This record gives sequence, C-alpha cells and structure tokens, in this order.
Amino acid sequence: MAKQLPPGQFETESWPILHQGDVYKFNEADWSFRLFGAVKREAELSFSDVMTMPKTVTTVDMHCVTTWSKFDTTFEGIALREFLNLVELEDGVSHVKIYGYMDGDMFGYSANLPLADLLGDDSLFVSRWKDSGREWEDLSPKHGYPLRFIPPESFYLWKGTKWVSGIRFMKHDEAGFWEELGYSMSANPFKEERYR
Ligand SMILES: Nc1nc2c(c(=O)[nH]1)N[C@H]1C(S)=C(S)[C@@H](COP(=O)(O)O)O[C@H]1N2
Ligand SMILES: [Mo]
Repeated sequence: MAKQLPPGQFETESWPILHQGDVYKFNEADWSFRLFGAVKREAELSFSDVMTMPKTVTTVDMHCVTTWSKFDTTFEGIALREFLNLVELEDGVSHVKIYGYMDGDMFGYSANLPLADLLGDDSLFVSRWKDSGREWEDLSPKHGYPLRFIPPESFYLWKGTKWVSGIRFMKHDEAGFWEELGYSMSANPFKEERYR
C-alpha cells in the first residue's frame, strides 16, 4: 500500500534520535509509574507491575516535527487503555499528560493529549520494537528504555514521551514541555499543526 507523507515531511529508513537533556539511566529499584490527577484512586506501579500487564503489538508510522517520517515500525507494549482499569477516572476527564524523565527530574518532560484519541491499539507504552525483516529488539536507552510512549500517527512524535514516569488525568487541556514553548496542542501532522 502506497503511504502518504504528511505535508512538509520526508521519509527516512533509519530511526533518528531526538531529545532534550541526558539519556535516562534505568535502575529498576528507583523506577515507578504513577497514575494520578482526576482519578478516584491514584496508583504507583513498579516495573514488574507494568511489565506483567497484557501486551499489544502494533505497526505505526512516526512523524517528527523536525520533518522526518519513518513508516511501519512494529512495537510491543501496553495499551494506554489498560491503565484505565487500574484507576477509576472521575467524571469529565478529557485529556492526559504523559510525563517522562529529564535530567533527573521524574516529571521534567511531558506532553498533553486528548484521552479519546488514545483508546486504541495504536497508543502504546513500548519496550520492544522491530522493523520488517528484522528481529525484535529492546528499545535502546536513547529511544527511551525501559519504557516510552508511542502516540497514534495522527500526532507528531514529540507527543511520544521517552523514559515515561506517569500519566496525569485532567479535566481540561494543559500544555506540556514543547507546547509551552510554542508547539501545537493538537499536533496533527496531516494538518501540519506544528506551532500554535
Ligand atoms: N523524556 C523525553 N521524551 C521525549 C523527548 C524528550 O526530550 N524527553 N523528545 C521528544 C521528541 S521532540 C521526539 S521527536 C521523540 C523522538 O523519539 P526518538 O528519539 O526515539 O526518535 O521523542 C520525544 N520524547
Ligand atoms: Mo521532535
């Protein structure tokens, strides 16, 4: 099937690496994943709690706002919707913020997304990936090991927080790291929503 590049993008076969700050060094004893915000019960999960959750495999396209797009990367991970079973959402939750480590700050990076767009198989917290014709690999530390978010392809990849540390459930939209610096809240590559 011929794929369509979003406007202003070019295709790359390599998988570039982009982030601010240091590469997070994983230490299982210190790692936790927090579910908080507009929920009736907050939760703090250990690495083994997360890794024993049901897994989903999905093939998606990635579109970086710096104009590269990579088609057809297959990921194995935990669908965001699986975490909804662990907390009871309050009424009126419309958005989430997905947090990740930056320079030692557990909540230093974040990206905001509308919850309704994240309930499918293409909204995954991933730890393994493969390209067609290749073997499965763990994510490298630079790509977000041990766990990073991959958003649906209707969002630019900055919404894919690496080294994730938690999800905050919100009753309104609220800018994350790049959004505060002027990038788009909705970030749809097919509408070329780069800035706001
Ligand atoms: N924790 C964290 N996650 C992050 C970033 C970051 O700086 N810190 N950069 C984002 C940006 S701008 C992009 S394009 C993707 C890049 O993912 P990759 O390096 O695996 O290609 O990670 C996103 N996730
Ligand atoms: Mo990016």
